[in-house]
Amino acid sequence: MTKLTRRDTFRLGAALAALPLTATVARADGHATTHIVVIKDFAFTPADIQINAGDSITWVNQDTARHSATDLNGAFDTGLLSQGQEVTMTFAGAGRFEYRCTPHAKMRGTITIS
Ligand SMILES: [Cu+2]
Repeated sequence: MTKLTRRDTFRLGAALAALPLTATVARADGHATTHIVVIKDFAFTPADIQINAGDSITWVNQDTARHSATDLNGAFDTGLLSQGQEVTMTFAGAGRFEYRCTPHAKMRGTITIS
């Protein structure tokens, strides 16, 4: 269930919340998982991912081109990542996000949080 914790939380309407963390993904309860989404060959892998509330996703860009993971509704945005860069975000509440790469509209992904 939705359980917002700690700092930097911003609300996304009634049910959705994203909690960007730049420094640490460790959680006191020990149950949270960090999932990796690789950006390579102009695609997100896996493009569609299912996670639990409180889990984190780390996007890692392996392309020479710069890419982003940008929510279609503005809920989150990794910003443009250069090759080798990564950004981790923690998703505190249940919901579903659709995102794309800002410069490359055909690069799409979804996050389903339960
Ligand atoms: Cu891109």
